[in-house]
Amino acid sequence: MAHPDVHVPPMSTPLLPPGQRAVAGFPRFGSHLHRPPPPVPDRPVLLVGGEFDEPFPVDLTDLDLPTTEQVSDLHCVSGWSAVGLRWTGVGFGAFYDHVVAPRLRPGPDVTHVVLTAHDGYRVRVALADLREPDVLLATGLDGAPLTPAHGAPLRLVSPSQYGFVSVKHLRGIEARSTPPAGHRRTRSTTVAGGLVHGHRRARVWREERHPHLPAALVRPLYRLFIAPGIALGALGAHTPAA
Ligand SMILES: Nc1nc2c(c(=O)[nH]1)N[C@H]1C(S)=C(S)[C@@H](COP(=O)(O)O)O[C@H]1N2
Ligand SMILES: [Mo]
Repeated sequence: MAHPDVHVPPMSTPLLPPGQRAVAGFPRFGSHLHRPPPPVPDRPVLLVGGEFDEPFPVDLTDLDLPTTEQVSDLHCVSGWSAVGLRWTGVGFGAFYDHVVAPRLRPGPDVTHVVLTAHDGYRVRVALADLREPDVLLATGLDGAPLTPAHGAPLRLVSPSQYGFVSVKHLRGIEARSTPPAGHRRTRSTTVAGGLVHGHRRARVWREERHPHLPAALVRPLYRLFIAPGIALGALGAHTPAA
């Protein structure tokens, strides 16, 4: 029986990391916006390798690993956040432990992973960050398979890091025992005269936006240079598969 003095709290506003603003919907975004999504295989096949190992293909649909559903936000380093995205996929930690680690040649401890994509996009990430429990190898969004706009057939989802870590159209992962040079490389030229460089950890709650510049400085610059691309991305999100 409800007590008359009990207050039902109002629907809480979702809490966003510092310097982020929620956008309506989920725009397509990235350094590839001037191009349509790349040609990709139908099946979510990942090439897995290490620095001493020949890469081997793994079809994620063949795996005997539990599928996870998770609702999380995606925070682009330029300042917009897409909230309440319902992903389905396999936990990266489970995938690493059951599929990657047992097949790597014994050697020095793996510290980093290089993620590559079918559009030439490439990011290095600390293994520790990929082992966070909310990191997924996602094949679905909102109950349907991933669309080309959002990374079909397979993408990484790392909600606690800026969006550039959440590699779409994932092609391969390479385990490394030393940090490979460079932050992130893409086929396209960098935005804003090289101003946009990924921070090595890119943790959103610590506002690790840039490797050298303070977040308060890059916030307005990123908005100015990158935000206009969001409109373009929103268009891309509704473009049928190329
Ligand atoms: N393959 C690939 N993955 C990518 C990018 C890209 O250009 N290519 N852009 C990244 C950036 S900067 C962001 S913010 C997110 C955007 O994801 P969305 O297009 O699904 O919104 O994808 C990330 N993953
Ligand atoms: Mo981004």
